[in-house]
Amino acid sequence: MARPKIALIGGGQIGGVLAQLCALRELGDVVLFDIVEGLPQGKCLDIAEASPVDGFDVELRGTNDYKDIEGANVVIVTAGLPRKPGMSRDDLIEVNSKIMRQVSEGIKQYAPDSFVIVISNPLDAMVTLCQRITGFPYNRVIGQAGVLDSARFASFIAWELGVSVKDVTAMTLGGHGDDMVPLVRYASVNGIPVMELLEKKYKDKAKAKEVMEAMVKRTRGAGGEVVALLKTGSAFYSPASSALAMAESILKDQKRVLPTCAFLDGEFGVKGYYVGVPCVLGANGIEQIIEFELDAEEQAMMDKSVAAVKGLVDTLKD
Ligand code: A3D
Repeated sequence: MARPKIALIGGGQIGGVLAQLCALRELGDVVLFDIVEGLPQGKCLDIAEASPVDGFDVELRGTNDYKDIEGANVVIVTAGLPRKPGMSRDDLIEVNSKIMRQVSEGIKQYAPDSFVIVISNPLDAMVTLCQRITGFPYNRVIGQAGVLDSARFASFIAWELGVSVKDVTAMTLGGHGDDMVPLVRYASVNGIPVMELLEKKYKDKAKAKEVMEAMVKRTRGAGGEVVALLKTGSAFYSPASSALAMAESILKDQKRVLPTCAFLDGEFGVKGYYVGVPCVLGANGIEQIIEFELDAEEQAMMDKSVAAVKGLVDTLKD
């Protein structure tokens, strides 16, 4: 049986790491597309020449021609400018919209049956644009943000409590912006509420609350924290790993429950917008949107985050 085909549109920082991760995990053959001549070809050759050392049997091809993505099962889009220090994700909307229009046309023409995972920022607007231009059904056009935002939240909790990251469950909802909603009530270590463990650690409810608030704040600003350190671009290792988890769940029909930027039709009180919520990702892309009760405080945060998404998406020109 032929190997699955994964097309990566954008051969920059995230695209390059994605190509290597796909190869290391033998997830499928990789086509790396970029408009810069030589860049995707050079990266693919470099990664492929490590195959005897790492022991993977997949093909990697760099290209500047959309025709080469023909037959792709999954397309992951990272084409677009990243942030520089002092910029918000929303500042990228004009320039990245132009890029996303070209990219979406290419996908529509050459990979009409593919599942598309968008990473380019501002995420919620870019995935909306991609779906509108490709016209693909909503279950096949999704965005990556929540897997990463949740992983950041889980990392901070694990570091604070001195436990393995493997035993922490934490999730964020909402848009991929400063108003995202880290869900404190559902954060747990093997099912034990994190707040309970913090109260035990500090023997003081107020202090536990303060520590959690600091972790929530750091989660919301985590992308900016990396940008401020790197100075020349934004995070790329962790976004690549996060998108790969989504692609893997689809390609292997794992049915993982992953926070996904999904088109909502009334769920969580949102209609007609892409917003981050937990979804079952399997062979049919989004197979279920998992809806659950938010308390009044969580719903208010969600409403604020959704309002920010709407404000941005409504500026997209048709
Ligand atoms: P970078 O290393 O600049 O790579 C982007 C690539 O896109 C470059 O190689 C460009 O040549 C290429 N490109 C530009 N125009 C086109 C085009 N028309 N067609 C095809 N390729 C083109 O950036 P990066 O990889 O660090 O980041 C890529 C995007 O992901 C940016 O928009 C970031 O803001 C975004 N990002 C999102 C997250 C999320 O969690 C949502 C996290 C980090 C970065």
